[in-house]
Amino acid sequence: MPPPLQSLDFFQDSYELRIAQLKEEREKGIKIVGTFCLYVPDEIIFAAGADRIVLCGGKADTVPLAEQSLPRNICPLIKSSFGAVIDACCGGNLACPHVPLVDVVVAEATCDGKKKMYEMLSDYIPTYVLDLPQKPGSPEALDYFLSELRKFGKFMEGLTGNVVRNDALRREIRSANETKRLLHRLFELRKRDPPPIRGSEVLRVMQKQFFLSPDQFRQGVSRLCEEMEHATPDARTGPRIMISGCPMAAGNTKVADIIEQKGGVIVVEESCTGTRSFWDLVDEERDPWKALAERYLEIPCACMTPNDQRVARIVDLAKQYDVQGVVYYTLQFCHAYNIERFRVQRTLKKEKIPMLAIESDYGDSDLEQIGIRVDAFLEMIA
Ligand code: BJ8
Repeated sequence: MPPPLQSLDFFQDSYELRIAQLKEEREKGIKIVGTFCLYVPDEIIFAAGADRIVLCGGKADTVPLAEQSLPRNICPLIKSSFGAVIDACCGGNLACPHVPLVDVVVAEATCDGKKKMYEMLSDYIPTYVLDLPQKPGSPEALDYFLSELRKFGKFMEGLTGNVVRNDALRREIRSANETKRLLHRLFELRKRDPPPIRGSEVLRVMQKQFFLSPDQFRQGVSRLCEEMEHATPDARTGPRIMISGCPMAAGNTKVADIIEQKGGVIVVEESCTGTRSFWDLVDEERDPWKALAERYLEIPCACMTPNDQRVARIVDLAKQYDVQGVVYYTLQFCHAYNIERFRVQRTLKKEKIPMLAIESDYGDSDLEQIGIRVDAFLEMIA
């Protein structure tokens, strides 16, 4: 077993630093925006002089609280996130110390569960909803989204008192692209056989992307890449696995951990805590608003229709990363990813790439059952 990568400690240690930074910013009057989705462009938030943290919940402990007002049969990410807000706003001390740091939530119109949850969220915390065209490929989609982004820019100006200038927006686009390029470098290294880092470690790093400041995150990823370039590879030689599907928000590493415990080698994740967050860059040469609108509409999220680009991306990644099997991960009651599974499965079958579908929540009751299924899958593809 090679020694653990030292630079991973940076991400652990930076937590307290980031909390202190956010508190300090609040004292100076800098606004902190909480978000729940990749579709909300950080670039606009930062260009307005605000800061942001992503509030998606990945832990089970706030779910029962949410279930007092939300139906039980909705996705655990929605319940965990909502429960954390109620808990924080009602003086509780459960999972999320970040909520009290937030001035406003900028939500987005994606899945039905989230949209309806956001309506309730606004009873606890000021909430702005960014609308999204549901058919991003339609001719009207770009203009509509562009007008939504400009409206959002105006909202941010009202919140912060700062004008969102084009040069500030360009600067933030360059900064976000730099992060994306670094993540490409990190993921490129995972193409090695065996890869120099475990998938569960990458997942924990990717989860930090949504909490740390861009500078902190880049510093950490840059150190990690340097270390990985010279690291002794993990000697394990299990089947190379791609995880594809719902995001795994901070606190949720359940399925990745099981795959690795059973001997699978996770080499890439097609998810919002994986490639979806960084794969496509924003064009730095174009009008910044238009470039942002174009890039954000390209996010291959299952909430959109018909989302052909996601299916194509999965096949492309499977080939690039020499994947031997795909674990298709859905959060319980996430209809969008659950239904899209059939198209993905059909396409992967044509490509002769085996797939295992796992639907799960944030609890422990299915650990054993998932373990048995993963075991059998790995044995089949080995
Ligand atoms: S861009 S995946 S972060 S919407 S898992 S809450 S879809 S029921 S999180 Fe998502 Fe943005 Fe899309 Fe990414 Fe609903 Fe499904 Fe739950 Fe989900």
